[in-house]
Amino acid sequence: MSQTGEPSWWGTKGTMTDAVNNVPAAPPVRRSRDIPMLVERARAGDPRAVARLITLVESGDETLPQIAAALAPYAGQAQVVGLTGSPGVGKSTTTNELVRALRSRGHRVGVLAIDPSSPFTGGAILGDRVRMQDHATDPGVYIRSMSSRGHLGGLSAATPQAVRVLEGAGCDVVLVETVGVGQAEVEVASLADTTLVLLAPGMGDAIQAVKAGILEIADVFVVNKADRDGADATVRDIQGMIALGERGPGQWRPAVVRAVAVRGEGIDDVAAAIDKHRGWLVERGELRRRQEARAAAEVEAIALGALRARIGSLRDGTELSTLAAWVAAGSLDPYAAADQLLAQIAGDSTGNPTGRYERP
Ligand SMILES: Nc1nc2c(ncn2[C@@H]2O[C@H](COP(=O)(O)OP(=O)(O)OP(=O)(O)O)[C@@H](O)[C@H]2O)c(=O)[nH]1
Ligand SMILES: [Mg+2]
Repeated sequence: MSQTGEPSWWGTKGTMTDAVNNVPAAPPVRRSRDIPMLVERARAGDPRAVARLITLVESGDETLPQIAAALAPYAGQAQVVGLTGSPGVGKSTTTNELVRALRSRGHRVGVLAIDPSSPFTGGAILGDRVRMQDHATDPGVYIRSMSSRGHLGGLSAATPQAVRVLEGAGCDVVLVETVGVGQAEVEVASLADTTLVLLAPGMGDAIQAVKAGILEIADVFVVNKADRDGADATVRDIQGMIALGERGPGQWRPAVVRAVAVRGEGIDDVAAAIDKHRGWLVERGELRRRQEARAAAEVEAIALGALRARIGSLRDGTELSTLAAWVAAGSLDPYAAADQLLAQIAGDSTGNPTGRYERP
């Protein structure tokens, strides 16, 4: 993070002036809310514009609807790969190596490292900064840490928009790293096309995986730190659990891959497993289905947020207090009152109380 608090793409920080050549300095991006300009620059690959847009998204800026509208045409252009697993299992190291593998194939890559514990800073997690340093000077890689704390919808609220920003900036692949605590890993699965769950020997991970419902979300299991004792047992455990899982014909059977990320070993196998899953998604029409499910969750979260805000604003107004007085006096039941409130809000916001939607 720079001294001003504005996050910067690691290593791709540029200076803004070009006064030497008498070229007028480009308008500043740092504090800008000029969304068309920012999107145009992000499209052209300007890392500062990408950073700025993600900051606006992350902070829930009032320009969010405008940003979303400007980025809508680029939806679904990147392959979104989620990586999750216990703290310290090797997610950042694996991400770093995957970036290398993807770059060697000529892909533009975006990385979002979601930190569910730290408050919103727009800053980077120090450990990740060190582990992903390899790509600091590569203009084909955008790396950004985000905090999910402070967002009502957690990870699900801001991350899809940040992914859109990276898609808009021309990333072919977006890797999303989330620490597997609480709800986070399930959420990462809901926003990724392919979800990698990392395990390490001797962490009791395999058993925990089942408890936490990880088995259902994993498309690929990576047994990392395979240089340590117990890797074989971990692979066996997880394969045993996969064998027990019920699967219809043609359904995806999670792949299990070993890796020693710290030495770059097994990363090609991980990349191959991702490709294979991608092929299956496309072949089965599952990719579109996942994208639509993701869009549904996104729209729902936005609508609920708007509804909550609207009801909040009614709380002090006469509409709710009138209904409340009737309910308190026993002349109206609370469900009927809630129906009236919703009908009122729907009529207000659409100007179209018939309940029909407008097609774009
Ligand atoms: N022995 C061994 N150590 C590894 C391997 N991969 C990663 N490590 C080490 O494990 C530690 C944690 O790695 P990270 O990549 O930061 O793990 P992480 O899952 O991103 O951690 P958090 O983001 O803090 O949850 C580091 O010291 C790595 O060097 C591996 O394959 N073998
Ligand atoms: Mg990490």
